[in-house]
Amino acid sequence: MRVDVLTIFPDYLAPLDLSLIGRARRQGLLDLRVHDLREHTHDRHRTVDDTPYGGGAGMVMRPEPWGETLDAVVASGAGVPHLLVPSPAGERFTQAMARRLAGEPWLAFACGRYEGIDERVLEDAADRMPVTPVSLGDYVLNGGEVAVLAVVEAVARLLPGVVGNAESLVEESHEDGLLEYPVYTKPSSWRGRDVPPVLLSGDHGAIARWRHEQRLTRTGARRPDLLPPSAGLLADGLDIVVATRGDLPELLVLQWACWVGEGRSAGSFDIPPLAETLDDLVGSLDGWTTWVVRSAGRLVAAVRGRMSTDDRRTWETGRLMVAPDLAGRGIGRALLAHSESAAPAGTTRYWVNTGARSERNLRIYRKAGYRLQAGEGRYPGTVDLVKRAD
Ligand code: JEK
Repeated sequence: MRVDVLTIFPDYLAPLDLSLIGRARRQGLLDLRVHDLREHTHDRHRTVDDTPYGGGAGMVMRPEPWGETLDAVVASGAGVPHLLVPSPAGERFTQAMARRLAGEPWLAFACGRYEGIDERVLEDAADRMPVTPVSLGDYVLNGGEVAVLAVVEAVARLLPGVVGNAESLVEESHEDGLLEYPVYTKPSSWRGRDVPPVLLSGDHGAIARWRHEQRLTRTGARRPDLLPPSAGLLADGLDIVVATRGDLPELLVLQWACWVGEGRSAGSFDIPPLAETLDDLVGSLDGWTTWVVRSAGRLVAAVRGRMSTDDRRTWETGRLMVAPDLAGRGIGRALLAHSESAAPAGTTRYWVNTGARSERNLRIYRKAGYRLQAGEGRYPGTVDLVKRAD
């Protein structure tokens, strides 16, 4: 890959002679050329900046040295480079962009200083070559050079042969959007701090679980933006509210999603929660009280309850559902308890119904104190469970 850097501070790029990137250059994997913009000035003071038209603080880089330097760079090779322009107003530089850039044959970087480069330089370049303003992040640097060090390092290490250990790169491609786990080496005890014992246990399953847990807790603490918005939802302190008409379209979709698994384990998709329409749900608002839980605006769980129509002492709970990514957090149990707590005085029995082969649901109901009723449940392929209300 060829890389040209245009700057008034060529010495800023000296670190690119070092370490893996330096070796890649010596091996010819990376042809990096740094150009001093002042070599293309024609006045005694080698002027590159001037005051901004329209007023305002600071100075702006004049276009002429840029035009001449870019012309010389373009003339020195075949085709045109992709011009990257570091700028606080650029597109955010990411690993995905690094991967795209690593596939290109020729990159050039225009390092501005002061308040930036006269905009016509970018327009003039864009008539001849692709131009992309890039930003390292939301903080202010004094110029583009530090951004170029970061971008060139991130791109060059993806070039074949630059990073020796192919495995290091393979592991990185398993990007799952979580931060890395913490790493340790010898000695096992240092300044009174021991390496987490699980890492010395030789139990590879336990190590993998511990590392995954570390990644989740770190990501939640340091980069919650990387987790889905509902990731932090816990069963205690759930905001359980009575459903209204406006909740029903989402509720119907969640219900369909949740009962597909039920249909699969029952061996039939001919089951009421999957056959139901929006109108059916609207109808169910009389007779049943439905409760929903939202997290970050998303409807993630629901349940409904009513007094049995043929036995005025039995409280029925149904349509208990939790979005699949939030299963296993006790949200279903909390909703079941919420429905029970809404039963009026005089209730002697709580009743639920589930697929005869829905092991997970059966376990949850049993754990909540429900006992299986003999024989088939209210619907084909289901069982009823009851619990005494005291
Ligand atoms: C290139 C000059 C310095 C400093 C004006 C900007 C809002 C107005 C230019 N992630 C990154 N941060 N900064 C840069 C970067 C900075 C540069 C240049 C890149 C050329 N400067 C400078 C201030 C301003 N303010 C913030 C208020 C403009 C960068 C990258 N990549």
